[in-house]
Amino acid sequence: MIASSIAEQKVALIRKDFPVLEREVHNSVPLIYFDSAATSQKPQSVIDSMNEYYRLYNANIHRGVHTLAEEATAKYEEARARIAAFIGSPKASELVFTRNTTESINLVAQTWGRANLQSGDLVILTEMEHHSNLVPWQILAAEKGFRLEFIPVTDEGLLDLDVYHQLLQQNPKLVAFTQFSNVLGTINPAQEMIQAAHAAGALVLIDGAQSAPHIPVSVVNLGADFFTFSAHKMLGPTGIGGLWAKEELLKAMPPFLGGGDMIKRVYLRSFTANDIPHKFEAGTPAIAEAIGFGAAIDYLNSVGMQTVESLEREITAYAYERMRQIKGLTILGPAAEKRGGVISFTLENIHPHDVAQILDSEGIAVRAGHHCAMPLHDRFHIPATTRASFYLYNTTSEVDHLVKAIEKVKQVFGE
Ligand code: C6P
Repeated sequence: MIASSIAEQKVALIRKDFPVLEREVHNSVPLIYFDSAATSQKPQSVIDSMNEYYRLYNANIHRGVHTLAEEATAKYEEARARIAAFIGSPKASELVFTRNTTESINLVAQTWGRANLQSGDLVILTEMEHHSNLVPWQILAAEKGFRLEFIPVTDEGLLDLDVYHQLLQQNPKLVAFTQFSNVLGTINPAQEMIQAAHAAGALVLIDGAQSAPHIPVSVVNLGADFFTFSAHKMLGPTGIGGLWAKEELLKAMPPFLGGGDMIKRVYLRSFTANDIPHKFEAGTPAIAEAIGFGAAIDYLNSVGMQTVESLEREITAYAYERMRQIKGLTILGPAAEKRGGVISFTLENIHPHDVAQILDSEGIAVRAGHHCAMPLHDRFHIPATTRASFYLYNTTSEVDHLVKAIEKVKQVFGE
């Protein structure tokens, strides 16, 4: 009880940093934002950091010698160093800025994958992957002729690790999986799975789009080879994300896009590539966004990722327990202890889009649909779900509103 009230006080303070949370929708209904798995809200400090770049030192980076260019370059590279440290990278140069998780995975497929995967090879994925960790491998497999196999998802919403261990006996070249499912909320035993993959001689790519924002991550403790994430899901701006990879891999990988900044020397018919990470950052990058990403990391560090995780555990456990008691409501995925702050559900005889629309009229923002995980929905024989996803700024009283609003949805549909 005491612990909970301390958490409530903490969340009340955190909420003051997010201007959008003061908003009302539909004239006078207070906003309840339960769609952070799609994109999180941004604290004032992130918004200010980007405005400051445009107001005071807007310039291109790595190119000019003038004061503004040097300031912008320093801020961009300082942001890289702080973000790299946040995910436990020993070196800033192991972090490549990309547009998002999707681009990070495509980069690995098109550079490391193109150079290392061939006909007869095996890549292991899972049935719970987001499309961005399926389609890049499907595109390359169609061209190169390697095989894709999938770790099945159990009825409980966990990966079937027995099948995984059997698949590992077939000498895969790569295992690529999400650390945290954006639909089921499942947090996969990444460290254990990576160790097993390495023992079988495979490299491992972790989709960290949902883990990096919500749980403490150390790429070194995990033992990952590639780790991908997006700023916009972790209080930062859209348009920027990260690909972390071990130095020796980045050095050996061919470039992704060609153009300015990724080269050392260009001749009419050839070029020499720049050092990492710049080799993978062709053209003028998202400078303001990198600076905003750095500010988002500062914010998360100021709260502490252990605190973020425990606040979310508390609200998820509360929401899971309350929602479980709603008649006709089925929650996908494992028990509250095995999941992060995502609850996808179906309501008997009511389409998820209708649910989301009525919740919106009550000021509650949730997502409805397949959440870019169609094969996972196929696995559960449903076309869509409604998803409530939580972050450090959500409260249990917002969950109470959600529960009331779901009861209202049922009344509207005569259920
Ligand atoms: N999931 C959701 O509402 P991008 O769009 O590149 O920033 O992230 C892609 C991505 C990759 N993996 C996982 C596990 C994800 O959840 C996402 C994004 C959002 O669930 C938007 S579809």
